[in-house]
Amino acid sequence: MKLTTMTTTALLMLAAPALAAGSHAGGHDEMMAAGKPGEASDVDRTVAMTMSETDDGRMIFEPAGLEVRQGETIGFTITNAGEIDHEFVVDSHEKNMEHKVLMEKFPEMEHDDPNAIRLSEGGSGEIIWTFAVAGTFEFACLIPGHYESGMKGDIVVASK
Ligand SMILES: [Cu+2]
Repeated sequence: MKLTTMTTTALLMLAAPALAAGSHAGGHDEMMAAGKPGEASDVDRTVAMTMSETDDGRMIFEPAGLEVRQGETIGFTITNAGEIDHEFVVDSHEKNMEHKVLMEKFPEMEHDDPNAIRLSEGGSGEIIWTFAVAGTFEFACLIPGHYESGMKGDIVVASK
């Protein structure tokens, strides 16, 4: 089976059918923990996000965190300024931890999810996200070892 084009939802169902009972793999505009995919015409603010490794062995996102207003649509422009692959995933901390365990089982897993992008050296891409839910969420790189090396940051969504 080819795992590389499966969505995280599909992989989670494959890996843990009991957990998936009663749920369904939805479409790409479905509400997720941290909000939902946005449209280019709805972007309120753009945020340039850079991923890289540091000389002292850490891996980082810049900026290291983000504050948004509930309902705000952010156009993330993501650049991999490092020398190895990185990814940018927006989700709840809990979902990221589930996903991280999965990545440790399937290290070459690539995402076909609207809240995630994987970029190789020098690559760039965009994620448009509407933060419909107030609370504290997280962006992270879930490639094995990267989260522990520093690739995580809080997104604090202030209620309206
Ligand atoms: Cu990374």
